[in-house]
Amino acid sequence: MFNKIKTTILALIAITSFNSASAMEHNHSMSHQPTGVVIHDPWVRSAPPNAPMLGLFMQISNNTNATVKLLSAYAKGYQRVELHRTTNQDGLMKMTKQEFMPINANGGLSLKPGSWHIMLIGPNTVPKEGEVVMITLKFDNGTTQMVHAVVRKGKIMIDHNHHAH
Ligand SMILES: [Cu+2]
Repeated sequence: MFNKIKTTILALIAITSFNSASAMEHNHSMSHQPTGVVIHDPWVRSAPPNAPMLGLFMQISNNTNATVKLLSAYAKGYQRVELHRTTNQDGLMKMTKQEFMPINANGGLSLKPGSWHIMLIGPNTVPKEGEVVMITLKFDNGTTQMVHAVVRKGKIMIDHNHHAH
């Protein structure tokens, strides 16, 4: 079932100070992407060794004339992986599971803390800072991409259980 996997290694080994704006502007030299969907700066927010789940983030660019949906994600070593979106509902940050993530035609979607994200749930072992999580993304145009997300510190913007202050 994985014979069509197109492997794209985008792991950033040397972590420099990064923000989403520079991530979008920074054009990594990379192999041609026949699907027109390109992943930038995939990363996992570091968490304590007993964390029940981890957030995974990235920039997804869609260089085609049609909307593409991210349908699912898979990572080995986790009980399950879900597509989530955090929204502010009357001051309460609430995250809900999504059936898919829409990647606009000739646009993109930003997965970041406090917004769209991929939830790695039930890790066998919580990865440490600097380690890489391999995740497979499945899109509705029939393509699959594997990305390597580096674990690093991220500023805490949400608390899943409490009011944000
Ligand atoms: Cu979540």
